[in-house]
This record gives sequence, structure tokens and C-alpha cells, in this order.
Amino acid sequence: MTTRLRAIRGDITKLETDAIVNAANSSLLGGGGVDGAIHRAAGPELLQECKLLGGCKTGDAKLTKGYRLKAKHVIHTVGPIWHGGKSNEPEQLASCYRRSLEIAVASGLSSVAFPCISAGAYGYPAKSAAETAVKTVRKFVETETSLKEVLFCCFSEQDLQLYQQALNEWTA
Ligand code: AR6
Repeated sequence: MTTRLRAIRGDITKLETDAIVNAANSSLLGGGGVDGAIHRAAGPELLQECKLLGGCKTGDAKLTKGYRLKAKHVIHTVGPIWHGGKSNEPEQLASCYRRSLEIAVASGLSSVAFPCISAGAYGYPAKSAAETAVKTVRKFVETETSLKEVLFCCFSEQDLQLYQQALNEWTA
């Protein structure tokens, strides 16, 4: 099966994919931005489950249920904080996308939606974050064929344009 990659504009908490990805911090105990929105929409049970996970390292990901969300699962990943680009940020960001997809595949999920990981509070430049996201996901689906669809859920029109550009440029 070929995996469909698509960028959309919207609120990730409203999506009905098998999993939505959360741009969390290493405590996994909630925060602002998309993390706050996901916890609010999922309800307090999500935090209860997150408390049992023992945190998460930068570049890694962990799975929970989706509770009151339409998405059945949440994959929590921790993006790098941007320190200028010479502190392994691109590798760590790529690892977030890879690990999230590995977990989705291992759990038998077929559709996953990503927010623009690290591109908000963590300060990662939006254009290069979009390029890394698209390149990494494309490479992953070259060899892993069980996923039906990967969505890049952009909150702003500007981000959507960056993803559409990256999707056009980095075709397989
Ligand atoms: N749906 C989709 N995208 C969203 C939504 C939403 N509902 N809300 C915000 N975004 P950020 P980070 C976009 O700051 O940079 C948290 O406090 C937003 O416009 O949420 O990885 C965590 O706990 C931006 O493009 O995540 C961490 O401490 C993108 O989501 C820290 O922020 C990511 O912005 C993580 O920072």
C-alpha cells in the first residue's frame, strides 16, 4: 500500500485519525500550545495515564489512549528546543517523526496526524522544521508500507504553505 501524505490546516484535537501526535515536553505532564489543547480535549484521564509513563527523552515518543478525543490514541513526542541548529536539533526532530511512526506501526495503526513539532514554543524555524518533517516521513514510508495516511496538521495558513511547498519539493 502506498501511504498518502497530506498537509491540512486545522485543530489537531478535532481529527479522527487513529492517532494524533502531541508536541510534549520531557515530563509528559502537559503544557501550553498543542500539548495544552490535547490535554484539555482528551480530559483528565490522559494526564493520569501520562503520569505512569516516567517522562520521555527528546527525540523519543510514547503512546497513550485518546480518551475523549476522536482520535483513538495520542503519541507523545518531545521535540528539541532550538539552540541555533548546531546541537543536533535536526537529528532529534527527525527522530521524533521516525519514533512516532514506528510506534504507530507497532500498534497496528494506519493513520497518524502530526502538528508542527518544535515550531512553536521550542523555537525551531518553521521552514526547516517542515522540510525535516516531510523528508523524514517520506523516507520512512518508502520501506514501511502499513500506514494508510500521514497528515501534517498546520495551525496557521503560513505553516500550511510551507508544508505544501515541502511536499512538492521532496517527492519520493
Ligand atoms: N492544533 C494543531 N496545531 C497546533 C494547535 C492545535 N490545536 N495548537 C498549537 N498548534 P507548540 P513545541 C501548533 O508550542 O514548539 C508546550 O508547552 C503551533 O502553532 O505547541 O514543540 C509543551 O508542553 C505550532 O506550530 O510545541 C512543551 O513544553 C505547533 O503546534 C513545548 O510547548 C507546535 O507548537 C513544546 O514546544
